[in-house]
Amino acid sequence: MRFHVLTLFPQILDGLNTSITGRALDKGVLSVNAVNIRDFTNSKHLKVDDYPYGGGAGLVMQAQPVCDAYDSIIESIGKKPRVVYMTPQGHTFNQKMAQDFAKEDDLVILCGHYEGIDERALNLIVTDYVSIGDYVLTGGELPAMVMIDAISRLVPGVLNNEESARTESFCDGLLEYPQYSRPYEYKGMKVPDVLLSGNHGKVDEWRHEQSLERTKKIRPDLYERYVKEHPEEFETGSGKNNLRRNVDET
Ligand code: 6GU
Repeated sequence: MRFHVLTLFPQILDGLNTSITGRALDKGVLSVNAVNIRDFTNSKHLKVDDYPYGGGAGLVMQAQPVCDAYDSIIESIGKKPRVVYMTPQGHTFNQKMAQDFAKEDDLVILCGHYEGIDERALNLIVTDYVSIGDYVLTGGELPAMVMIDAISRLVPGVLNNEESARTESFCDGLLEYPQYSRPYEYKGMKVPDVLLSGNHGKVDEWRHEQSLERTKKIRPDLYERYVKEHPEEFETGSGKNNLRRNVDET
């Protein structure tokens, strides 16, 4: 998958050159093409922003450099991909959106700064308005990196088998269970014995109970959804699933 990021601060995107995304970039499964909007200004002084019509604080990124930078991408790839504008005024990013964007071969991500971008440029090029949560950041680059990371790990070939397998067991909408590694005892705290039992069935059951308990406590919204989507697991009466129900209601 190819990401094309329109930005005034292309060097911020260098942060993606490490860890799992860095490995995928090296392999060629992913590419991140950071396009500097300033390179496209028609202004003698390389200006890309100006005062807002109607007054008010801050500066607005002008339409011309943004649209010309966008046109250069369209010309180089020969098609018109989706264009995501990172903005607190957008739809809140979630895993479902990540899955949807991961289907694209090319994705353009537009990062704003200052008090935003001239509305006419947005109307001309943007297809999707996305926020990463209810707080305000100084620019769209960190949100773009968050989105690129979340989308990338869904692209075939980015995660190895072990990493993918781990993912699959958590995409059931529950929070992760606790993990332990050596030593067996640390500052007086021991690893739960079930994890040393060698009984994989018991280990899986314990982990699932831990996930349910955690989700119920920390994210009751996710827990309610999980219960609705897995009614058989919470049925009353006899049956082996009763055990889970009892544990989860303690
Ligand atoms: Cl996408 N941009 C900015 N500037 N702030 C944000 C955001 C995006 N998402 C949450 N806060």
